[in-house]
Amino acid sequence: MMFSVTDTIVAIATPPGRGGIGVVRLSGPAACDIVRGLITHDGALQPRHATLTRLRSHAETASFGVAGDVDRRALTIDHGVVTFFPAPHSYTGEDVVELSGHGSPVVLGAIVASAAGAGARLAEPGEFTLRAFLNGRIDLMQAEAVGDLIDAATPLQARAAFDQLDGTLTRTIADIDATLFDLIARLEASVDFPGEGYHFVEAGAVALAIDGLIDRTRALLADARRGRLIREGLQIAIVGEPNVGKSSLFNALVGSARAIVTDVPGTTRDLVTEVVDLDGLRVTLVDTAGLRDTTDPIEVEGVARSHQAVAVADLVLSVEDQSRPRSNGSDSSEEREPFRRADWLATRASKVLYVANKADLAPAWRDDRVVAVSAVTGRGLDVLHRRIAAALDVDLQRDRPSITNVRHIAIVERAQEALMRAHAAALPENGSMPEEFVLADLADARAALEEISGRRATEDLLAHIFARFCVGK
Ligand SMILES: Nc1nc2c(ncn2[C@@H]2O[C@H](COP(=O)(O)OP(=O)(O)OP(=O)(O)O)[C@@H](O)[C@H]2O)c(=O)[nH]1
Ligand SMILES: [Mg+2]
Repeated sequence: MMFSVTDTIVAIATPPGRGGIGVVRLSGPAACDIVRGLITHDGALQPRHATLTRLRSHAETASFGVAGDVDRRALTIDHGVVTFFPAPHSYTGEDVVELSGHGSPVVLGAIVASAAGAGARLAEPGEFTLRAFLNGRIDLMQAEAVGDLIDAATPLQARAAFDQLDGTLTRTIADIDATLFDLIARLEASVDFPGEGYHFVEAGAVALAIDGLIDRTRALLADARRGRLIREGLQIAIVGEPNVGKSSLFNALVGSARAIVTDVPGTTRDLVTEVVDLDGLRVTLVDTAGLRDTTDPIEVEGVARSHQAVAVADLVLSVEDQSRPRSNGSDSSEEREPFRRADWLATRASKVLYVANKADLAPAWRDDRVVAVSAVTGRGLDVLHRRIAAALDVDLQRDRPSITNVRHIAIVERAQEALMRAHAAALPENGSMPEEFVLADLADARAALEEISGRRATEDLLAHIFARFCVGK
């Protein structure tokens, strides 16, 4: 059913809940016919013209309490605008009709129900975009970019997704593929006319051409880590002993009083998470329970969760209270171990940034290695932001990376490996293996690239990719 494209689908395209306007979208061969029954306007629908009309819903009159009368009656329920996008120049490539009414879940729900009563099927998640892909309006990278754009939590994420929707990666991959195709064609000609030897393409030239392709995949992959960070975001866990101000710092970074703050040590007992835009990066901040030995069963569980948060975080902010002597009592020693948990953190966390909080109070110790901040006054938070970006090693000022998606990264890596095998086989100093060997590896590289664009996507892959979309997209 997921891949049926012969029927007409319907869904609310705007987010759940109330809004100024709400849009119901239909796509498929019967879209216009079905909509006829839902509007009072009875002229032909002009392609791509907004037409003001009344929207009707077909209600079972019985449900309105008129006993015995089960006629379906059309009730005018809203004023709206209807727009018809004829195939093939629509979002899905099929006939699409959009009905905009006021953003009332009741009105929009009634319109969808009436459309379903008239023969439309309720759309599956992502099915409009899936149809756009199946009808060749967009490739798989662009379909994935639609999902990324909708999910973007920072302007940087949105721009990276839009670039892909706009086709930047599509074109880069298509360029590599075109060169590959040309090379394969010439090598095949040499195989088909063996008498001519390498006449169609000389062995050294093959190796050189493949080398150029490897360079292009390398350039794509070079920026991939940054791209992935932009797309997927990362996790930062705030850990430390009780009462040092972890939750206060969390709230200061989030910009709202999300986590409970009290002067009672052991206030936070569970992980509190919030997604924030940290200088363009999508960061999931995690506030944790203060680390201490305790017998309180709730707190014991909280501390266990703090440990888990440390294990999965991309960066840990280890927070101390600068207004109190360090708990290991070593603050007077020259050779002091900076932090009691430093060793422990070093073994569990991928990266640690040391933070001294409560810098608005008189300091009980100093240490150049820590970032001094005050969660209360906001002092030092700008420095902390910069140190976080530096610790994560992401240069956000540079151009947007063209590759951001792990699926694409894995496939480009595979294509690159196949190209390297082909290169080794083609090298004259390796005795220039027969064209067949080179060809097999080049074909592998091409097959990989076709998986990115979706030309070779399996149903499982498509189901997996579109399942994360919401209904109506
Ligand atoms: N003066 C000052 N007080 C702070 C600062 N940050 C936090 N506090 C105070 O320190 C106390 C503890 O703050 P929390 O944010 O609850 O500390 P926590 O580390 O989350 O504590 P637990 O959840 O119990 O582990 C509260 O009374 C805060 O108002 C700061 O920068 N300056
Ligand atoms: Mg707390």
